Amino acid sequence: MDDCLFCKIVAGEIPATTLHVTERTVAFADIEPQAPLHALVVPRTHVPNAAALAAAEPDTMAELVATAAAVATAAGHPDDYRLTFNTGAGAGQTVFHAHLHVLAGRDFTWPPG
Ligand code: IU
Repeated sequence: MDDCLFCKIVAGEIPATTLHVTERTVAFADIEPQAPLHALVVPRTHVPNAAALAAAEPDTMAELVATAAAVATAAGHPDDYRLTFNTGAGAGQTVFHAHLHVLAGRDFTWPPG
C-alpha cells in the first residue's frame, strides 16, 4: 500500500532497527519503546489489523507469534513477555497495518491502561 508506514519499513524505504525477518514477517524496534524490549512484528502483506490478517493469512498470523517469541528469546526474555494487538482507534491503534507489539524486560500490570 503506497501510503503505509509499515509497508515502507518492510520495503526498506524507511529505516528501522530490524530485529528478525522471516518469509512472511518483519520485526523491528518500536520508535517509542514502552519497555526495555519493545518490538513490532508485522506481516509483509498489508492488512489493517489482526483479525483481517487471521482471515486472509492464518499461517502468517502463526508466524507472527512465532517471530515474536524468537525476538523475546533473543532479547533474553524467553518466558515473560507481553503480546498486544491494538485494534481500532478506540483501543489505541494508530498505524493501520497489522502489528504485534512484543514487550518485555519490566513488570506489567493487569488490566493494561
Ligand atoms: P499502535 O498499536 O498502532 O498504537 O502502535 C503503533 C506503534 O508504532 C507505536 O508503538 C509507535 O511508537 C510505533 N511507531 C514506530 O515504531 N515507528 C514510527 O515511525 C511510528 C510509529 I509514526
